[in-house]
Amino acid sequence: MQQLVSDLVQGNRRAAARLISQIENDDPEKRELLKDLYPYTGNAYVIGITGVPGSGKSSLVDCLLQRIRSDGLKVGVIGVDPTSPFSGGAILGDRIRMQEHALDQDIFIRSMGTRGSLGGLARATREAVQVFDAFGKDIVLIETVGVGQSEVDIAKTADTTMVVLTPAGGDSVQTIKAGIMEIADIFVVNKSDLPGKEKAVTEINLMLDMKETGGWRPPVQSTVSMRGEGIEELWNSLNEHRRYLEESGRLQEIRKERVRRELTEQVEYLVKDRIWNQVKDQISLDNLVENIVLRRKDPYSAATEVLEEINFFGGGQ
Ligand SMILES: Nc1nc2c(ncn2[C@@H]2O[C@H](COP(=O)(O)OP(=O)(O)OP(=O)(O)O)[C@@H](O)[C@H]2O)c(=O)[nH]1
Ligand SMILES: [Mg+2]
Repeated sequence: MQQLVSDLVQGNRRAAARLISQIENDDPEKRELLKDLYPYTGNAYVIGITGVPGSGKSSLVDCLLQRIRSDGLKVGVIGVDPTSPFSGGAILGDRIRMQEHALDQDIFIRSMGTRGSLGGLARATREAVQVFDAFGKDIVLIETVGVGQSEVDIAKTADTTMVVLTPAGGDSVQTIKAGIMEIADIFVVNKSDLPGKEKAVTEINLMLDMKETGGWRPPVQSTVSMRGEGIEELWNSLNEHRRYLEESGRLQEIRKERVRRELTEQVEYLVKDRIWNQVKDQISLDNLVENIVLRRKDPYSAATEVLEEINFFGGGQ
């Protein structure tokens, strides 16, 4: 096993930080490292927190951190900002209370920006969770900004996803339109000190009434994260959802589904990598592109030709 991984497993913070940077930078060494740390994963429970910008996700994370620590659990936070190329301290680390938490040895906080593509960000988040997991965290909180496809992808990494709304400005209706509804296991109406709280809660409940919710109907929790109100109830809901997943066998199912996706992704990655390396060495695509542009060739037969050229279909073809 590589030194960096054995340092991580023993709880070395610097090893964790370095590994996450390597993941973020898509370092070529990354795969080997992830391979080595995989046997140490599978213990962390992952909670996703998403919702409209400024709804109070970070302040909720802050409150939850305190609550989780008071149970003696070790916790990690990953702040994911699909709209920002910055990482390190970007969305969480600059918050003063977060910095206080950062002094607690059993809390580990890390932000991640896009760097590469959005799809890459979902993968990087998943890999970062594995690092936190092997690092010994019992709970990993993932905060994502915004309500779009990237959040939906990132939510697939979480065991429980909470969607944060506020009473203001018809947030709830907008969010539902964006298709976030399906990923919510728990709705949080934060900033419940502001007017319109009841209306927001009712709207969400009405919407849930019209949906087939299956074995779990997402509860709607009101919180005032600024004052720590409703956090105990929220923590209870999170634990209830976890219990529901565990007892119904759903947790195993969703984790199996996640592994299947990961496996598929890895196979596709290896195949693609191999093919493009060969193509790069053997073929100049410029000519083909030129011919396709001039309509002398079509992209469909050209693709087959490329693969034939590198003998992808084997000698018998
Ligand atoms: N009135 C009120 N304001 C709050 C509450 N919680 C947070 N805020 C304020 O809302 C603003 C945004 O809070 P954050 O916790 O940074 O929200 P966020 O969702 O993490 O924001 P982004 O990460 O930028 O999307 C801050 O100015 C907070 O002080 C609350 O319960 N009530
Ligand atoms: Mg935030």
